[in-house]
Amino acid sequence: MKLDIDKLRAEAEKELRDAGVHEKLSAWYSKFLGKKGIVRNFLASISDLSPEEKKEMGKKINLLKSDLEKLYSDAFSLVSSIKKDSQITEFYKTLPGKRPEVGHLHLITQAIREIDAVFARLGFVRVRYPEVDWDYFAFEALNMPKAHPARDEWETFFVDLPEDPKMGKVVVTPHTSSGQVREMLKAELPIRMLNISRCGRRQIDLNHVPTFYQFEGLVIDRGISISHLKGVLEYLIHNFFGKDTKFRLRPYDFRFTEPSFEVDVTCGLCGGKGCRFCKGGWVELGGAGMVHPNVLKAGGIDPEVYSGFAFGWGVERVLMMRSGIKIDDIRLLFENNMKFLEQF
Ligand code: FA5
Repeated sequence: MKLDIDKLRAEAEKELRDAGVHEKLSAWYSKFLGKKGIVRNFLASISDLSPEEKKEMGKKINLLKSDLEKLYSDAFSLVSSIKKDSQITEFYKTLPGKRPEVGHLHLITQAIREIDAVFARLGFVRVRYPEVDWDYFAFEALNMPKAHPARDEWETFFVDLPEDPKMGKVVVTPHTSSGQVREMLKAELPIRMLNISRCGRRQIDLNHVPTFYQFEGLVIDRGISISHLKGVLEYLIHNFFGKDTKFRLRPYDFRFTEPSFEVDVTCGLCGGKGCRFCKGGWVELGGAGMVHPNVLKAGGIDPEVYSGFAFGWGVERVLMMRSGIKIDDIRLLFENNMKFLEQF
């Protein structure tokens, strides 16, 4: 006899649903759970299996037995509480129907759409560049020549494909800055680009994951200065987090911007008091700075005439810093646990 426990369970459940009166219920009981019933037969038939198989099958059959016993006793109480067959039919009719489950967009998609909407109000145009790209666009065109130590920070995944003599190796895009020079080569000036894309790095902990999203702003025109950069960042922060969130520009060193900054906001989890996520009350959202003249040149733009600013932030970090969200481990966003996702 082939032991198909799932099939037996489905069959028993269906027959029990169809058995609306006591007589049919007792026939059901004898057929499935009685002394000569199918479940007992199943149990008897495993005696010649190996000890491990016997143990495993025995467990499954006993679980099935106790589940069916519970279903039987529920059905028995239900039928006993209702006198006539016609009443049973009425009873089933009045049972509430099962609502189809309604889904919603993932939090990261919601955040991407909101960020896009904030920048659209400032005239930024949304673009998307490759998630797997040449080393040239990820590093070299961004003023990081081959073997430059600054590249180490990007913890890059290299793709096992042949190297191109000019473009170099193929990488999983470690940051959306790889779209900067692509945009300069493609678009007409002035540029107001918003590049939102998936990135990859060899990192994992409370606030790092191997694959995450960044959004990158790039503005190039005549006479662009740091005050424009600050104004745009302030607009984003006030629109996304509210006016109470403070931010600061911390001097930093990116090879593709000069001067460069990291941008921190007061932690949305603890309101800036300090917690296990932020430690000191501030959380880094990303980098920013004035586009380096060498990068403009790589994009075919004359740095004597044009200047620009750029910033690149993590979508998940921005989302987590929103007050009321209270996610203190970035990995939760990628586990696809329905209990977690349903809350948002
Ligand atoms: C950069 O990637 C620069 N390209 C940003 C930039 C753009 C600077 C334009 C200047 C001009 P950084 O490595 O700091 O910088 O990453 C920026 C942000 O991406 C981080 O602050 C964080 O919010 C997010 N991020 C980086 N790595 C991860 C990761 N592994 N998991 C989740 N988020 C990450």
